[in-house]
Amino acid sequence: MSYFRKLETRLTHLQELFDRAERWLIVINADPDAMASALALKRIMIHRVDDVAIARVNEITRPDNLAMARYLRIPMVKLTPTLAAQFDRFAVVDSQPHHHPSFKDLSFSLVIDHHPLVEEHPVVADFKEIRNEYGATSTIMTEYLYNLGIRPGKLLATALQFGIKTDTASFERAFHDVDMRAYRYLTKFADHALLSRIVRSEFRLHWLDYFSRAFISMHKLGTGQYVYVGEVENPDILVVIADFFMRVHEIRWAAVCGVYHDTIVVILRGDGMGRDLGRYASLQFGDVGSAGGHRAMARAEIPLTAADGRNVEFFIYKRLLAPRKKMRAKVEPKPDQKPEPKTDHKPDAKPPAGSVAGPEPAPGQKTAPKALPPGDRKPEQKTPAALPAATPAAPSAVPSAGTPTATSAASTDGTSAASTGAAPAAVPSPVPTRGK
Ligand SMILES: [Mn+2]
Repeated sequence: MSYFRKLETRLTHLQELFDRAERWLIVINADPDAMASALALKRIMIHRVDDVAIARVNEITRPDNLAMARYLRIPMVKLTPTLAAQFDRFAVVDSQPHHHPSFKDLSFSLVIDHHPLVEEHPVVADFKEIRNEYGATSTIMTEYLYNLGIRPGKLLATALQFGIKTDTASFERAFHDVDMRAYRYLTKFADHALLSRIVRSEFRLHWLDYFSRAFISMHKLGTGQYVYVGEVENPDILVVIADFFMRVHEIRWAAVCGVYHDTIVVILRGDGMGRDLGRYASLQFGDVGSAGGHRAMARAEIPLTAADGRNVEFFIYKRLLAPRKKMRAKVEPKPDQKPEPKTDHKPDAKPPAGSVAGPEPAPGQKTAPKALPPGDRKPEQKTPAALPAATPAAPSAVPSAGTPTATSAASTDGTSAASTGAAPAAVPSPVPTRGK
């Protein structure tokens, strides 16, 4: 049985493209799938062209991606006009020319990708292989290596496995049979110890300071936790911490808050089965900032001025606790009656275009051009749940009903679960959120 489809004419076409007199540059938006695919393409080209190099358009910051580049010795340089000028031909893998502004100035002869084609941006190249049904470009590259009779070396096979593993979220996301076949095939050549060393590079030493701050500012919110980190040098750390809390058995959702320059950033992560966090975020914060997202991942950004000098930790805490008053429709206003309370707050409004609110990629990971599925916003939920008229000036002024005072809130065993009325427990949904 053959592992993969036969590529006969595609192969001929590909090989005809290479000329021993030409220098090729493979350009990527570096993430594991892109780095592995570039390494594979370089392996395919190496004896067929004059020279081949890999250039990335982004900085790599995620520790696992750094570990991959380091342990698998992926030779990469930053793309610059000076560098580009030294090459005759350009290839892009795991992206299409319109996916990144830095790709725009180059004319690509070869494009291999698995993101969907979009009508406004047709891909024009001498050779293109775009297979949207595949979970990873690494799978396509594995097929090419196999068809060309190239046995991947240890480092290349490990890179391709990590590419497939990352893009399919270890096969928890949508994938194609061939992704699994490629993964299994690569197992014969890969180094498992190296792979797990990369997979386990999840954190960086200087992040631990933020974790220690997070651990002392945890506030229970029903089945979730509110965590305050304080000032951060980069809001991505809040995502890392929120994801970490989702690995704790007792925690079903987490809201992690920090201050980045003049903005309060709240990252929400959930198991996708409980409350709709996108809706919760826009209900609790939509009136003071941009807020939204999907059932399992959401984000709010609030100007620091909205806190009006109050303690940010408790300003956000009270917002998270604030009950949504009057579920819609209990009172249908009669025509001659003004609905009340009047509020200009639109809970289901989308964050402004270009706003960073909404599910965001993990730090250092490029924005997947594959769109996330639309959130579970339901149009009928348009009646705004009014927020409390004003947030009390000081934490101690909060009514006692389950709401902590400044001092009790500082303890982590807040009895405030009652106030999970803040958002209704959403109906569990069997549909997992695809992060891609
Ligand atoms: Mn990919």
